[in-house]
Amino acid sequence: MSNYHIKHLEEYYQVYRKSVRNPEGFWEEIAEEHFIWRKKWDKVLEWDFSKPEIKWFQGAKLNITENCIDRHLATRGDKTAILFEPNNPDEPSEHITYKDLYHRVNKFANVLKENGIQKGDRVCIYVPMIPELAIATLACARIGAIHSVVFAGFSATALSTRINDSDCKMVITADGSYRGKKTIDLKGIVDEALENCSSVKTVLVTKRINSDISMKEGRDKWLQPLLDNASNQCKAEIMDAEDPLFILYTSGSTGKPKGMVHTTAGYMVYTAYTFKNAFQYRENDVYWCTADIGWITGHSYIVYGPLANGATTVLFEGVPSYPDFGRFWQIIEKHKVNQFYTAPTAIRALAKQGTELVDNYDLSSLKVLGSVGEPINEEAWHWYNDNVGKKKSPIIDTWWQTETGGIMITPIPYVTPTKPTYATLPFIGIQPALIDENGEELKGNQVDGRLCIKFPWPSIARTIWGNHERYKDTYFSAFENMYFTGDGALRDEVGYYRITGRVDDVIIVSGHNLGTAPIEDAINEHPAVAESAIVGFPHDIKGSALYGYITLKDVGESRNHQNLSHEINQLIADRIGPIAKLDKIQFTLGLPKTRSGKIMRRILRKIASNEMENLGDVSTLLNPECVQNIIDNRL
Ligand code: 7RM
Repeated sequence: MSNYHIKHLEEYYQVYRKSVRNPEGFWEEIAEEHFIWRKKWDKVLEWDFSKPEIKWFQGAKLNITENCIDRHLATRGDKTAILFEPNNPDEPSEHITYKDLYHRVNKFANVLKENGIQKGDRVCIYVPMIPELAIATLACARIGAIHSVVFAGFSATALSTRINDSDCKMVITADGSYRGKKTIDLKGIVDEALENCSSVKTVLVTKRINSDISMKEGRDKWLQPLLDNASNQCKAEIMDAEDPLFILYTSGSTGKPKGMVHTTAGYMVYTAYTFKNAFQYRENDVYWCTADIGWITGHSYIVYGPLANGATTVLFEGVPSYPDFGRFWQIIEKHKVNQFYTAPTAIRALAKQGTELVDNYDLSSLKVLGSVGEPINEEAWHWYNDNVGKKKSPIIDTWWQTETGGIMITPIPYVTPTKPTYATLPFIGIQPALIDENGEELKGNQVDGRLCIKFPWPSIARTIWGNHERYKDTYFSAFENMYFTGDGALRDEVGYYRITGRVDDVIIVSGHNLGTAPIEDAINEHPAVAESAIVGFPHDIKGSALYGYITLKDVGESRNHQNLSHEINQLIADRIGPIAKLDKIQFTLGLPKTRSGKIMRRILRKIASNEMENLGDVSTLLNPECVQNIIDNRL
């Protein structure tokens, strides 16, 4: 039996039990055997959820880049670490070996130092999905600077808020970026943002689109000449286990974005271990996660988790629709991708295109399909399973959060039997609990409640940058001695978990608690439906009633909307019960989404409740234009 690499279900249960009975012993063994340390820890775990304070591997000394790069040089020096696939399919892909990566990270790290960056300084990285993004991130880690990656699709306001919150000394950016047919003037956005950021002394600019941009004297520097002159050797800064590795902002439902702080050793151990097992990664596999490094999914499962395992990780600059909706499949064929990890929103958009494009490509290299970010509805699950995996590649529906750092609930492919819409079993070391309205833990199976975690795991965020009180209030105050996720979940008869949506989205209709996911799931089963979102609105008798926003696969759907509404309600009644039937159904051209593809039900709820005056900040949406259209056609 190997604790590091789980191969069958019985082994999962054995290792799981071990990890729960003796978490310290379990994680100590994983940490000992699979990483390199400059000094081992004095204590594996110290924790107190009431403060809250969590420390893993206290006293240990390490550098995460030595684990992600240096230690692979002897055995994997010429192996591709990062496989860059550009936006334009006619531009060649780039294979960056572990040896190349070592030199490029070291050079970049030296440039950071020469420009005044020291251990503990915050560096904002606002770079599109090109190799420099991963390299800048690792270069910060090399010298102990704290990186704060901001998704390069965010606006100047969103960028300046994040820079100011953590007083970044430097911004790393590009002249511009490609996004399908379009180019984006990134440097212009940075210039606008920096009008309000006095902490930034230096801006390093990498060239991507060769646009004519203005450089501010004394502040802005082209990166390439600095790299050309830098040494390709840079000693790794020796970090404490609990030194911050990065800050990553996540927007809460209210207030300013929260800068989640992740620390070094625990984050490394957990992302590496989950990567190995959740994707069943084998030497020489080609792994591809389509997320942007600007999200936690990219941090943990494009950069750190894969590289810590010496994997080949694909970094894709483009979008699924360019030059056409076959791009993902073309890339899988081209690079013989073995593990493919994407989001339900992408799957639904691709499913809407039918099967012609996906059938055009050879996808036989695929072994594992992943899903993350939202509940994956049954319809999308089957489309993914049938047309992409050809019923041969297990789908891992991975539930986790920016705050958790790594995957928390997931099937282990070829180990855990999957079940559509279920994230299935807790990962090794994870102790979930479902809590009822009275704050009591629901024991046994066939229950649903609020999802909490009872015991710390190595990659839990340690605080919110500059606001520990808010960290405590948000995650540790709802229920005593538990981390509260903000999500609702149910546990079925065999102990499998299904995430039912954010609890702030739970709608109480005539005293029945209804999660959004199961209702949307039923609606999406209708063959004409592409996507849907359900919200509650005030109702005299029921308290709340249900308002459904539905987009159709074929916008020109000629069938009578009234008939469609009727069929959809019939489906809901069949799948869930008449209680969940919708009072209002609005057919829309699109649903408002965050840049990472999550449906913004908050906005839809306000529109349904006729509270359009205070829609809140819609500037960070992917598609702000659809909001007005929805308002104009509201029922
Ligand atoms: C990784 C990530 C976190 C929130 C989380 C959930 C939702 C994520 C799933 C999911 C159902 C899933 N981090 N969520 N994965 N819901 N099934 N497999 O997305 O911080 O950006 O979002 O996303 O509500 O709390 S995140």
